[in-house]
Amino acid sequence: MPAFALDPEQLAWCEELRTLAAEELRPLADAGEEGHVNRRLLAALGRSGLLGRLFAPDGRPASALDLCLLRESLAYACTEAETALALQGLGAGPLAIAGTDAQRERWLGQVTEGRAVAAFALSEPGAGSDAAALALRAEPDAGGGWRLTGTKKWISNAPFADLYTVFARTAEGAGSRGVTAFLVPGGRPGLSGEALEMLSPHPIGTLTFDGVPVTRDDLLGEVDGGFAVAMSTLNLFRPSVGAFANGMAQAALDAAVEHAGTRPAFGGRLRDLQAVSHQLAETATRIEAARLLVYAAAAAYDRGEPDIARRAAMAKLLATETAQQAVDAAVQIHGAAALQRGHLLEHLYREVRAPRIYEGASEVQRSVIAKELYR
Ligand code: COS
Repeated sequence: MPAFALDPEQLAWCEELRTLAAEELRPLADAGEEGHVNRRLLAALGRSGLLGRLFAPDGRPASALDLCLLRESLAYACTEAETALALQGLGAGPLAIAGTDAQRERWLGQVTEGRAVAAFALSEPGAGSDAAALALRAEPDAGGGWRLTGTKKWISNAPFADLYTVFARTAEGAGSRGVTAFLVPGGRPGLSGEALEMLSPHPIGTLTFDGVPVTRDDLLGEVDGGFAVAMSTLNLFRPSVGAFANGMAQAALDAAVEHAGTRPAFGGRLRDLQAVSHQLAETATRIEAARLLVYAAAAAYDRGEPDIARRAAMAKLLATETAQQAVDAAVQIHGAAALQRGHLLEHLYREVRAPRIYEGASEVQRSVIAKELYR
């Protein structure tokens, strides 16, 4: 395979995905309700086999590069479908990475058919970027299990998910070395939640754990080994957040090129103005660079290379920051029309902001990169 290009089969697959997103998934997304899980959309993602691409036949995570191609292509035409797919992967990621065969057998089929909605519950009101400060307690109970008590916040798909991968404190004062991952079905006694109204349209909420019982069968990996499970999941997903951003950036650029080519202005077309053409050229160059960095990071993950934390951080950082600039530039080129509710760019403007924060804010990514530089 050429070092910096996709092969013809991959390009054809991306084309197919964009068409599927525009023609079949877009109408289902439009029929959904903002802030709620769209189960018909998820079922369609299951039927089309796309959710099945998230996991290998043995239940382990599938190819990171395929995940990026999926996310970039779906995002180009239907961010709602993209995010619904990504959240199934992220929510079930700890299960795929650290679960037992029995756990995978019980859940992954339902997740890939779009019947069970998955969610990744790491962030808390007092622990966002500083994930090792999480405080939700797992206290041993008399039966050899634990009781979970505390709050998770800004959890995508909460409170509607059927399955949560939850990170809890099992050793006080131990920071990242005292965190354990659990698999918690949505119906467990003591678990409740509320939806939050956010800028981006996908569901996000708060979860309250009031002595929620978990057993050894619900453990994901080792006791006190949960932080590594969270970080491995994020290493897989961070490049793909960049891919999501690249898909949105390309959609914004294409819209801007189209608009600039047809809009009359100052006796010519908008694109004849150098201020506009240079902005388009600059944006196209940055998107190309971000795309290459994302593919390279994902391919490095698939090859099992050791410096994946750094490469994943760089890919997410560059792509999400680039996409913010690309969408902003496209809005500027369109002018007021882009800000009207329902315009593609109004939608992208709301969608593009959160990826610079979730799965590690840009500042966290820079810290990860700097730490590797100083090593
Ligand atoms: N991949 C693998 N291991 C990682 C890692 C990564 N990306 N990041 C950290 N680790 C490991 C470290 O190597 C260290 O391992 P040891 O205990 O064996 O030494 C351990 O995790 C703790 O790391 P560190 O000492 O760097 O911890 P800090 O608390 O200083 O910082 C950061 C950890 C900031 C990197 C982490 O909290 C983070 O990623 N925060 C963002 C969280 C996030 O993405 N939240 C979004 C949730 S999804 S919306």
